[in-house]
Amino acid sequence: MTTNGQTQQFDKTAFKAAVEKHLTTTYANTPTTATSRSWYLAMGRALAEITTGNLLETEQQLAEEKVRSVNYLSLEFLIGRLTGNNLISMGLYEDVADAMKEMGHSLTDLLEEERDPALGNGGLGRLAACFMDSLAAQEYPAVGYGLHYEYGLFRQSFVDGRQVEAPDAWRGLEGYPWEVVRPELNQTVNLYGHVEAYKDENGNACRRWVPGMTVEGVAWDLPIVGYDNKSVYPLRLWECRSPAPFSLSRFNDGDYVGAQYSALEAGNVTKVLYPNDNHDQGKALRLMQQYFHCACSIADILRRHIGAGNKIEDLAKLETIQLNDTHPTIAIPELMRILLDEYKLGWDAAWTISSKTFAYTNHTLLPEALETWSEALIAQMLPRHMEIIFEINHRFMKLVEQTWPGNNEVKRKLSIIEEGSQRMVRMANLCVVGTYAVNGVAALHSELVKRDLFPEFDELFPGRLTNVTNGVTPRRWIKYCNPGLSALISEKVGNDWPNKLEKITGLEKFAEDKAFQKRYMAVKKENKQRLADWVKENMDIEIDTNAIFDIQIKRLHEYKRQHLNLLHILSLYHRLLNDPSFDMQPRVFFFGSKAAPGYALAKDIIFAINKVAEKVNSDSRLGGKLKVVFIPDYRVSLAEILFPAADVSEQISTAGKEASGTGNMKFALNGALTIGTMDGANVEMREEVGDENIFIFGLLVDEVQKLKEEGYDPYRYYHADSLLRAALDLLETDEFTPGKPGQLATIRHNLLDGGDPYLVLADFADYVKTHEKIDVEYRNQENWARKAILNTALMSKFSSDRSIRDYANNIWKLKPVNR
Ligand code: GPW
Repeated sequence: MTTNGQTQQFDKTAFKAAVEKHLTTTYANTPTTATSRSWYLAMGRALAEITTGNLLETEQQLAEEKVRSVNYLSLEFLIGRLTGNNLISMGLYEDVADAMKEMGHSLTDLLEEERDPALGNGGLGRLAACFMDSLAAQEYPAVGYGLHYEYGLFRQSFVDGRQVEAPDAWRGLEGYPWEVVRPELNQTVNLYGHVEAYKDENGNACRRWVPGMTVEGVAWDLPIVGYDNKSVYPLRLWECRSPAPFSLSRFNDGDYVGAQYSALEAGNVTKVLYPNDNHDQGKALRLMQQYFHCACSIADILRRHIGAGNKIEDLAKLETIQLNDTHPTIAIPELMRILLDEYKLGWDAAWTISSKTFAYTNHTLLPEALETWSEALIAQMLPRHMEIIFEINHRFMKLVEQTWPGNNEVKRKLSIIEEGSQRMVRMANLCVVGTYAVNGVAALHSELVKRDLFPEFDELFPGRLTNVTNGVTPRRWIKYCNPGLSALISEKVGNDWPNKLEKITGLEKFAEDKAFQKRYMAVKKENKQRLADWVKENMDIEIDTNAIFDIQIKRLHEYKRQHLNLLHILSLYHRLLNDPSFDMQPRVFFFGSKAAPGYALAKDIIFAINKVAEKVNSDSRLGGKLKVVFIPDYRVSLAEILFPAADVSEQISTAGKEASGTGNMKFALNGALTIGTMDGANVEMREEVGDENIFIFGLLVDEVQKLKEEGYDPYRYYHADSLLRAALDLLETDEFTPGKPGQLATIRHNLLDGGDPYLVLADFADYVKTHEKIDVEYRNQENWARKAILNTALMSKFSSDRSIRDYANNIWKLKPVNR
């Protein structure tokens, strides 16, 4: 499977001995009795020995050479299974497959034993994982900082069509074979207490935090293995060990009551990943997670910086810190606190260092996802940080006053503190004020950040607001998940495309080549078969690989409009049963999606899709033309089967709502044609692949805004469009919930009487029409093959290697260091 050169010395005999040693000593097993799982674990440990060695060497070299590095701070890293991917990066896939075969095991079977480390919700966490992969592949010095959650994103199952959540103990009893604990990197984290004024030895007035309690941060490193090179960077995940709450009362000063106590009662700080995507819940324990993450990470960055013999004044020269959304914003006042209170720098000196160290990525414009924390909560948990935030704001307000004298409206709008019945801290505003660069994640999104979210900030800090379009790693999202396509690409353009994705442009000239089209479509067919086999085995549903595989996989959210997809399915159902002249290519609609446990409408949409699926899949009147498959427990390892098998990719968010999307890129690279709105990165994908090779529909951002301003009336569409009416009205009947009419009615109600906040009905007609076009185009297989090939060929811009180069060149000013 590998095509790159082996980057590690590989001694098969020694490797087999190492596996056996781990099997017997680490996992207390014998080769004759061990299960596949034990073999997988022992193999993983034997491989981790190699990467840990390289990680320590890389670390040491970078410290000695005093090179500039980036620190990527994220509450989520949705890394997916590491074993197969690391084998590819190390160039050891075939050697290890060989070694394991000699020991009686198939590598592919062993790889299936690995549980997904689900330390993220969706796109934001997966992007962080792709970025770490691209940093290592291109040897940009980097450390990823995250949290070592005991439970990752919940596991999803369906009971009578409804989502049921179960805890995800991703490490199992044995621990994860790729992780290594670093006890010497432990940190102590303070919480609560109060701030004290005192005079230093020179009589200067100073302030210091007298904490109310402490918890301990334990570092776990996962290896991020550079593709085809010798660099291994740490993904450092902090685990919180907190003493039992009752032992904390050593100060006994009344700080232990109220919210503080209840937050701790909820358990260890890093017990569980919050399952919200694009939604701010404002829970005290989440703030504690965020601070714990930042305190450990900042302390570790300073330990490395000072430990390598550098001066604190040179921090911004040698380190930059990228904030993945506002979730780690509290790192800004944390660094300020350390510079002011511990290094005793003056405000201006501290602020210069801090604001030249941090950069911030904005991933959303959705108001409900823009984080705010109540002043009262921060003041209680982090009293010194609240003082510092006030001081930052005070100084910033002076600047605003200078720029717009007497303009209270603009002050109110830009202030880090939102006034109201309870004062709130706006984390995004703090980020814009406290960083040297702010970027959106796709060209359109970054324009909207400037135009709609932060126009005054753009005026105040010209050039600070910029764009870096997202990307995905071609290693995991082509080479590893689509070996058939990878072989085909290598044959035509050479085998160095996985880290030089520009090379796949060379496929363009084969788009018309009939023989190549056949082989390309044969690969697609194999991938569809692999998915069909999975569905048969795990869900006992038969699907025909001649059908169009139409896939929507992403978190469940109204703005992503899975219910628009559902309405289209209902319209097809209606037409197949009621319109004798209607014909269509057989289609299978796949969904994969988790809903936040507290998001009732999202869960209702899952239920509705499942109920429609039940009926449709067993309705012989449909002649097998329509199937609906909702894959349970969608996760990275299933995404690896789904993306390569898609003919059609659903990217149908309301224009202006999806900041970028990254699944859209994975689909197109793997040769699916997109049906999508002019939203997020779809816009740039269209520019790259050409309007003929993508199916764009729906209202544009400005049309959405205009329609809302004019007063949007969903009933207008309902009354005017009989097909839409038929689809919506089916939700009121008991067609899909026999004997229980109305079980699916909440969706219809939300769209009609609830005002249809995401304009599903306004886009329905164009969506249906565009799907009809797809139906026609698919019938001409040569035509379809050409378009699919062109999608693969013309998508090279969307490698995360390019995104990381953009960050490195335009924001971080970072250079690769080759080992
Ligand atoms: F709200 N994204 C996400 F901006 O997956 F923080 N979770 C989140 O909580 C947020 C954003 C946040 C996604 C965006 O929705 C998606 O459009 C984008 O491609 C992805 O982040 C990576 O930039």
